[in-house]
Amino acid sequence: MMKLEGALYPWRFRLVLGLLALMVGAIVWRIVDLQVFDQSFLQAHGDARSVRHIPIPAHRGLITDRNGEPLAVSTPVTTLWANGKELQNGKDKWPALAQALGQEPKAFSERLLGSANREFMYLVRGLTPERGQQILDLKVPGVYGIEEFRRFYPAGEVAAHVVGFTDIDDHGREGMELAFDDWLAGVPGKRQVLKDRRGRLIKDVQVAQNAKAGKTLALSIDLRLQYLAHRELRNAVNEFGAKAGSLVMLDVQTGEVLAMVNQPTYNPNNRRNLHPAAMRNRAMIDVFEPGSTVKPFSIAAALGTGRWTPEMTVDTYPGTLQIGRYTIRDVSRGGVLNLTGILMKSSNVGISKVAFDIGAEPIYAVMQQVGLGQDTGLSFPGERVGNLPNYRVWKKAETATLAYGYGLSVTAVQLAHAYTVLGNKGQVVPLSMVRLDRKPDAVQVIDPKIAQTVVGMLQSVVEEPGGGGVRAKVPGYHVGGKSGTARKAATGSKGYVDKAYRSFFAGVAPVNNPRIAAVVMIDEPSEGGYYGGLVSAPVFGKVMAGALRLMNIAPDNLPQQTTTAAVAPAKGGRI
Ligand code: 59J
Repeated sequence: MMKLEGALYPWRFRLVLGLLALMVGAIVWRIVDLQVFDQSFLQAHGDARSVRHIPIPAHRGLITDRNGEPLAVSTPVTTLWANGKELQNGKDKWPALAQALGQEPKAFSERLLGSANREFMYLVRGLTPERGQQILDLKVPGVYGIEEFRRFYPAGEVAAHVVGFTDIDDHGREGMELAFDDWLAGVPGKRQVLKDRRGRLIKDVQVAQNAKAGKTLALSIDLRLQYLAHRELRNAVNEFGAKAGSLVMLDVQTGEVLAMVNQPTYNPNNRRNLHPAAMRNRAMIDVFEPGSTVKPFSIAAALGTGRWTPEMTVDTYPGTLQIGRYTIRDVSRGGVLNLTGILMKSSNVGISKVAFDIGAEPIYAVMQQVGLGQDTGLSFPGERVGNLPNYRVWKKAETATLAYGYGLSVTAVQLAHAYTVLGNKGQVVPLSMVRLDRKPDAVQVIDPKIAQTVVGMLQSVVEEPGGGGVRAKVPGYHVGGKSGTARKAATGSKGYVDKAYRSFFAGVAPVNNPRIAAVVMIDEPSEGGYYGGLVSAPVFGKVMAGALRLMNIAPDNLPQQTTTAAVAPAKGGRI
């Protein structure tokens, strides 16, 4: 029968056999195709559905002062997060978790029940690694830990305005943390992990890319000077019931910011209940009319024209000067004054008469060249440029008022920068908030002899009786400086506020080879006096005294005997 059937349909049998062979061949071909030719393509697609990259945070660079003292430090912390769905599988462990997190168990359970549809929720951020591990050891389903870094600021409120701070994601938010964010941040790495269809972590595979740590940033400030400036400014602001204040110290020869403090300040390590007013780095983001502190630049302009010498005099009697409807007034009467006398008595009338003689342009030129109302180039977050109106628009009264400090607006750091030019023999060096390895290139903008003459006049303001700057004296050193008291301009309307003042002192030391320039600005002193010579000069004197010693700057005003004894070899001794 078989044979018969086979013989009956031989073509059919061969067809089936052939079809079968074809099918086997196709399958084999497909297998080879998948396993050999398409292998990498398919592998990649498969992996893409289960392999994930999670970021490895980069260690943020250290911020230090000019001597390597830490100002901003990143420490590792553990952040705990949870998958809401998975959490529901371990309800029995919730009370223990609540307790470990310091949460009220019932409210906590309700929160977790309500998050059953959330795949990611933060439980707590920034725990110490030990504390984080303790909680992870509870093995609550759905609770995971990630490593992060937290920023700590060892100098706290003393350097807060300069250093700034980062947000919870470690990005710079304020100050140098923001200005140098790219430098400090580094590059996050990648960790390759396997996750299942629901996004649950199955296996840590490998580090795909190591995190690249951020770089260290050495600031120009000296923490010792910063502490000193902070303490003295705070004490004065408290003593005179002032609203605010700023203090800036600069290296005359390098333009480096050695100290920059403001009141009020804040603790960057605890920013809860933070008042915005306390966060302002007023020394750079607030502008004001500098008043009499700019008179030395008007004097430098007068000397620069060749029309004036220090001995030439001006009659300031009777202490007022009428310009159309406008009256220029002196607070103290001076009579006939030479240029030094104009600075010592701070005569608005005197400097106005000089200004009328030389005209607006030379005054504008000096003020502009020393950086008043000009871009500092620091690009500090929120920094203001201020304003120095062009001399072409100065009318007669404006020529006078600008010469004694009104009608222009500057920051405290600009004013201090301007004084470095007087101290640096007429050369401008750019400002720097980071430590420099070598002196930057300087530009001569005031004749060196004129700059030295003006510093000598500023010495008279501090050291001669009736100069108004006696409280800025520093034992062992010659100091030059200028006080100022300026009524505050009314906001929104023209004119000046009654009984609201800014008290200034600005100067350089040591006079014989100036190294430090400083500006003290105290905003609205309300009790015990308000003159710059009374309120700000003592702060200047104290911080300058400390800074000169801390920086090992040789005294230039020691009593003669001590000096001789110190350098002369003892009798019979060897040199
Ligand atoms: C002053 C001004 C305001 C603006 C005046 C201070 C002007 C002026 C219009 C009256 C107190 C006061 C453009 S005073 O800085 O002359 O520092 O130790 O605010 O003059 O014209 O009741 N400084 N200050 N002037 N305005 N406009 C003196 C002086 C200065 C001192 C004291 C006494 C003013 C010696 C100021 C100080 O040199």
